[in-house]
Amino acid sequence: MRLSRYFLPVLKETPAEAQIVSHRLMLRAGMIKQASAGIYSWLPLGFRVLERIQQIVHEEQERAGHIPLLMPTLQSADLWRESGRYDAYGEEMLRIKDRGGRDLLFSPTAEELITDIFRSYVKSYKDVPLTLYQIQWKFRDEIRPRFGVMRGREFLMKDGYNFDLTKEAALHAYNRHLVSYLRTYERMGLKAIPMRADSGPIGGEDTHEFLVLAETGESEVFYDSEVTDLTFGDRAIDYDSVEQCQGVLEEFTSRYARTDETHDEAVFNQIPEERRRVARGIEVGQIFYFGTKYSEPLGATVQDAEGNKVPVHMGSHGIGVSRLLGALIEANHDDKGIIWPEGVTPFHCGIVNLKQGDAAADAACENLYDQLKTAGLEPLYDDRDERAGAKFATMDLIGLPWRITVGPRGLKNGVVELTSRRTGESVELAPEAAVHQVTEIYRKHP
Ligand code: P5A
Repeated sequence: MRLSRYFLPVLKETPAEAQIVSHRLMLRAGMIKQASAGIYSWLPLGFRVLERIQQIVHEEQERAGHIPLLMPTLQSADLWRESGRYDAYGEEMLRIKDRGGRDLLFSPTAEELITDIFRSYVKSYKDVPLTLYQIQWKFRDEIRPRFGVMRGREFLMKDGYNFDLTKEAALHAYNRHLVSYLRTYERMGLKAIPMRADSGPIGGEDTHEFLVLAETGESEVFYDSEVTDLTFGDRAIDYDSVEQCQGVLEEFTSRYARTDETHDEAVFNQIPEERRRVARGIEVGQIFYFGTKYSEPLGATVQDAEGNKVPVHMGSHGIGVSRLLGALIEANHDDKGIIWPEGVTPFHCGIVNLKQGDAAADAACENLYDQLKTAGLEPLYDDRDERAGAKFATMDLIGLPWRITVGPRGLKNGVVELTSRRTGESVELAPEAAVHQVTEIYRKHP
């Protein structure tokens, strides 16, 4: 993409309404624009990151054997009356009437609708286990939408639902999701810690939230500092293996890590004092096992091997896709702007032409641009007729992890400069070597 032809409405001023750094930076970098309270337009740069995050979520869901589908945002109230949640959900649910006077609602979650799909088609134990998921907009009429996309009213969620014959099988699905979420967040360059939580209006016995530690987080969390040393890395895992998934669950959840809802001071105090941590976190996901809470009232049953009709055991699992942008920026920024992890960056590499209009500089930039694209990368070429300082400020603000700077002086010596946004370190290289180095870096972040 050439910046002169892109739509990147960066702001010079710091927007007064934004209280936290991620919200400020998203507005300044021209990623989002508020449409009304808690509802945002995703401008091109923000939309790119949103798509990158979705792509990672899809790939990791597929790796775990889950199947994508898409359900509507507007749902009939009747289904929610069947489960009893139409009245129970409260004011967070946006209720709508159509022209025929029928009650609809904007889905805050989709346990009912997915259970209706399941009960309509699946009749035999041979057709489970089954896990279906979608990435779809949700609406929750939050009392205090704030912090930009962090607590929106309209927000993008990955929501998945498992259907299993027995409790044991459903608990395996729970563990499998925990493993797959660990991997998903790490691919985005985030450390998200599973913590024992409360199940709220979704219900159920077992639930873990995934929290990214950040001072601006809305949840108070209590944990053993050893949990922050754990990384999932690039382990090969068989998602069908009960033992392997259970093993990872035990490794990542055996130490104390809880939100304030489930915090137990007496148990916490048994951890050696130097390892006790009280901090704040951003909830970027949550997994639930709730058994037959929806399958019983909605009649989602299958015939087991003996011919008995039994309600299926279920769980649901959510990732806050749009919230993740805020969490990623809270965890990756400095005073100049955003620092995207390679896995989610909107463009792989910036190209800054220090002297637009200089024949050698222009030609070298065009060459770099073509070579990076040929290597399968997406460069952002700042080809505007602007001062070098302004170009650097824009690149630093929007946070591309790598920048190649091209100027007539360097070109006389056959070099360009490759700079890491994170460390600020630069090296001088031949243009081809710079392309090679950037390509190698992204080979590790497919
Ligand atoms: C699991 C999927 C559920 O709704 N039903 C389907 C279950 N879980 S949840 O924890 O309530 O939401 C899942 C994730 O969505 C994000 N989230 C939000 N993001 C932005 N703004 C909001 N108002 C908002 N509410 C929830 C969180 O990341 C949460 O973990």
